[in-house]
Amino acid sequence: MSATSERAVWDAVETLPRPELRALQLERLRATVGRVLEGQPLGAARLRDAGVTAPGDVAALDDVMRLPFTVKADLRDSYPFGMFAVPREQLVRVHASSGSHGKPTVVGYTRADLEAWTELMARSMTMAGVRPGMVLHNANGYGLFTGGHGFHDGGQRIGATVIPVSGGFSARQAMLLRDLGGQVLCATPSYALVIAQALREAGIEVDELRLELGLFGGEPFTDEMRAQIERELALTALMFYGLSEMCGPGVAAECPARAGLHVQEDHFLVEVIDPNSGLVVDEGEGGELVFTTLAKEALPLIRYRTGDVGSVTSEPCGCGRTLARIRSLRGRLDDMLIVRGVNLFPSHVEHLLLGVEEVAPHYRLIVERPEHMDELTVECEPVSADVDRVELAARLEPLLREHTGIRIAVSVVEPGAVPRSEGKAVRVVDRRPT
Ligand code: DLL
Repeated sequence: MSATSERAVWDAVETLPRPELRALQLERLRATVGRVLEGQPLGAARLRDAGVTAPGDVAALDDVMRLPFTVKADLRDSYPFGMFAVPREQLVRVHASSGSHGKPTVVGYTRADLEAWTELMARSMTMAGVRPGMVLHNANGYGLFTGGHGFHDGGQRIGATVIPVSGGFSARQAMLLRDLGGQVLCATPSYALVIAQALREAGIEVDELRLELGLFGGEPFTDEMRAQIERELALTALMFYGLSEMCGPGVAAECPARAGLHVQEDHFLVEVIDPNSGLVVDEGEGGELVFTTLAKEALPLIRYRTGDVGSVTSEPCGCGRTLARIRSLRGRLDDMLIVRGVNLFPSHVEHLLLGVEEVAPHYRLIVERPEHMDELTVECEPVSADVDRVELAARLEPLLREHTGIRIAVSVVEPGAVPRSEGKAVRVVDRRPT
């Protein structure tokens, strides 16, 4: 395979008939079990407790349901290198996810892991429409965050002209986007909106740009947010999903059909479980996404509980790929607020807010406990300084109450007053005493 030839499907495995794909998954699942038994003491002990002492004990793919889970706390407790199944010297790269509580989650790659990740990103980005020679403006942070390097390596592998701008310095982002003619923008969705604002502030019109495609991920965003970004930047926005513990971006991504995110199933076995019982739900039903790595050397993980909520379908897609798709990614279980007994995802509030024309796509939820009861306030901005903020708040409060079942105070602040982020937006500020 030549790395720069133009092709719509990067790898034949993307269209493999499902029985063949499942056979490949079983073979690779056994290899993962073998690697864990040999090199990851914590995972090995759990497997033995579950009666699995050799790769051959996994007789069929569905046997994965009998295997024990791995959770984020395992990585935290083994910080920094305790979960690696290879000697530290074999790691050629380390990344980490920020982790809202204390220590980051450290992940690592062997040379083969990096090569596989690059291929997965080239595959996903080709699926999204990136072609050799396109100018790719990468505004994902470079550093411990996997976003920057992931899109960089994938874009380079395809043969795009990669511009490693990284996050921040938004005025310079705007200038470079115009001057270097970026056709593909890679960023978190919230940062894409910050760039759009910087363009406006610099007086750069969208028709001076050459943008065609936006590859966005790293945080949840609703269809309303996607439409807003598409309007502001005049591009087609596609969603990328991933997590450092699997590789970073490159776990799942949308094709132009935008009917869910194709999971790279030859590398990741996906399941959806009921987060309370731990049991696998029926296909198409919502629950917590769980992944098993199928080819990772440094950090093989069996049934890793992501904390992300979604559903999965393996019905055929219009694009011809046979890879299953994640639908309705709604956010993380940890971001779900339980206010006076009602469950609430920030994405639900985003959906409601952005359905109102005068509301700008910048908001956050503040939870407080002034007495013994939780109080929730939504802070959001109007689209312009001309909007009557008091009247807008008075209109939003009953709307939110009606659709969420919770009394939510609304504070419409001045344009620009909701804090912006260079990477993932902070949507929930929890001021409850701990
Ligand atoms: O955010 C990897 C990534 C970078 C994916 C850039 C796509 C684009 P972490 O920093 O480890 O890795 O954070 C992983 O981010 O468990 C989800 O909660 C959330 N997340 C990532 N992509 C999406 C998405 C990267 N498209 C965590 N929709 C995951 C919703 C997402 N949530």
